[in-house]
Amino acid sequence: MIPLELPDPLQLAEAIVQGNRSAVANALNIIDNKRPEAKECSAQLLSALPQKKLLEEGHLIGITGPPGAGKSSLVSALIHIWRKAGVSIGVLAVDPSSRISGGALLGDRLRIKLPQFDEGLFIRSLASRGHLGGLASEVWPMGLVLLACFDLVIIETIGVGQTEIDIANVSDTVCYIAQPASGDSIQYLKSGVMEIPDVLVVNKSDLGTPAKKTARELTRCLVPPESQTDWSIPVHLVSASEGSGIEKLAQIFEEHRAWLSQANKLTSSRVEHQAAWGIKLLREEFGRHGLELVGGETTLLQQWTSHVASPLEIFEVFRKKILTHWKKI
Ligand SMILES: Nc1nc2c(ncn2[C@@H]2O[C@H](COP(=O)(O)OP(=O)(O)OP(=O)(O)O)[C@@H](O)[C@H]2O)c(=O)[nH]1
Ligand SMILES: [Mg+2]
Repeated sequence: MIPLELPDPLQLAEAIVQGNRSAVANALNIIDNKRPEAKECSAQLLSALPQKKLLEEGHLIGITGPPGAGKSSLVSALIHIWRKAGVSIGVLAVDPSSRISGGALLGDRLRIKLPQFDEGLFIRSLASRGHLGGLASEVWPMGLVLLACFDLVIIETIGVGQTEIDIANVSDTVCYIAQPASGDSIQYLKSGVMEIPDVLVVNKSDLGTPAKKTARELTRCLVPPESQTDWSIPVHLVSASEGSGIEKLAQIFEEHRAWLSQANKLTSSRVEHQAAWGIKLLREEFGRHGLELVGGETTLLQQWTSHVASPLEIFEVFRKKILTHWKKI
């Protein structure tokens, strides 16, 4: 096998933080590479990214919803508004339903209309799914790389089953895009299986009555917040194709980000998310039985969230611990 030419992880991390887009593209390719030397390089890269950026800064927004609801169209419309305001954006469009890995097909499905060359915008599509369904494990480290480089990170994915849980475990703000006149969204909210998203959007308001009806039905499903300081989930009507309601949506995202900071929830939820992804990776590698060897998932989660170290360092500690027990069997 031809040896991989890998960059120095420390220099790569520095270039990413300085906003170098080709460094970001390079990093995502390394994370996507399954070769052990690439895995080693991405672990070192992630440890070299500034913790302050990964835990306290920027904004990770997850956009999910049924196929064809207009997620990509909406992301394009939002990008125009944010870029006009000088906000830099990294987008990861993940298609876990695709059986084809790579991304050639996805270029078509992405439907994100790009402005001409723009230093402050980076878009990457990823057509892969996790071993156990849901989002591929690469999504988490890729999100962190984007967070280290851009003011705002968007992760777009079709919402089905496990991906709903995964997207909530990678985003500060989860936004669900509903399709007008489709019972799916209502079913989804009523099922109570998943956590309710932070922002509910009904797209295609240009369709008139069906969109308004869906918004009313969604509103009826929501339970009012218990206290005045809790986040009150908005149901917002937009039309990505006509551009209506988009500025207000951008404002809602900003308000949710501000609320997270004010309520001291941003850092704690990012630590919890990192733990959830780390445990997901360990579960994929060793199975539930492997996790039981070191006390089970709940214990791992508690131990993880009480550590102050880079997520990759903690991950390696737990991995070695499981391996040690594993070898004793
Ligand atoms: N009438 C109307 N059509 C829209 C609107 N937004 C998107 N569409 C159309 O809906 C279809 C799906 O749009 P996409 O943006 O690709 O939807 P998506 O949710 O990203 O789709 P997937 O990624 O395939 O799940 C396209 O034909 C769009 O032109 C809207 O505001 N109004
Ligand atoms: Mg799309």
